[in-house]
Amino acid sequence: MKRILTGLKPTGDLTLGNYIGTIRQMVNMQNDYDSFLFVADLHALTVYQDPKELNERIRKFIAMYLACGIDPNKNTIYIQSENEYIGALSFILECNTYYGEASRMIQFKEKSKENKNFSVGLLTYPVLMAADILYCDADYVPVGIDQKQHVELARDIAIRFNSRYGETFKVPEPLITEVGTKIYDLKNPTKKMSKSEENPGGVISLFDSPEEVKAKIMKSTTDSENSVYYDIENKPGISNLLTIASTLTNRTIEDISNEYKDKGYKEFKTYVGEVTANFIAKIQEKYKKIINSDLLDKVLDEGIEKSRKLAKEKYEKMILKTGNTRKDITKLQ
Ligand code: LTN
Repeated sequence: MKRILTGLKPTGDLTLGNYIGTIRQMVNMQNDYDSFLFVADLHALTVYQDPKELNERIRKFIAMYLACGIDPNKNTIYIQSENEYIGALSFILECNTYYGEASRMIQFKEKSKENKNFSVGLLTYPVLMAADILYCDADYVPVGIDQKQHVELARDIAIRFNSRYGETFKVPEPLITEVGTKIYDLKNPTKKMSKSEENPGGVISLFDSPEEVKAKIMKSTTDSENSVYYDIENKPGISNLLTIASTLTNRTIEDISNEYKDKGYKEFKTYVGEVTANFIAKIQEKYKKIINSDLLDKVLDEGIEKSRKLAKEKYEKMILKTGNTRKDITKLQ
């Protein structure tokens, strides 16, 4: 069975965009792949996080994964920082990454511009991500388009390490979220819906109340045409709402736009608000049962055990190949 792996960084509440773009995709693939899903809590530290808030958020993320239908019997679910080998692997990979490569990453360029006092971790962020992916020989990495460059860097690092030291890593492939499953900010519908967005009006959190969800959708930015149809270029707001409604109801975009074409935006938004609020209410009901249950620790204990075992094996293989070991390496090819 091929292995897929992805992680989400706990820097804000999980959003509807995370659900539709990542979690749902993992749920759809979990029967056919050996699936790894983790919380990238070390990645969150590249910018300062309040420890208490981060701690709570990590647990909430795991509970939300399960509430959204991630099956713990079919997934290896864990918290990245509990696997100490990942950081160890990461340093060796950093030594096989050029400064030029890391500093050319678009996300690094953008984030280092935003704040002049950025941490070194912001630069090495994608190398840690490579460690996340390479330690377990993931075949595919489902990510949004903004993370594609990082997965490509992980490929380059794997290829370079393999050619310097001999076959060590599987070369992973990014699996870019299908067209139409990227969700945009409701207030600014050409920008991705992001959990770290300052203005929460455009972002639906999976923790919003049904009333908040409906209100945000009613106030979402659209256009002045008042006709409902899909056109991502000229009608990004309406197209985004169509995508949301379509994924949450399993109706086609065509079916929904035919029904609402001439009914006006108010009626259409009321419909999208209803289906979204119902969906979120259902997830929250499951979430409430999970967040304080013993299931969470059981799942995490099992997940980290499996993850650590694989990472330990990979780490030992790496230090054998690089010569950092007491074992006799003269027999290595
Ligand atoms: N950088 C990613 C989170 C992430 C990740 C990974 C995704 C960290 N490690 C490994 C896929 C594979 C993000 O911000 N979404």
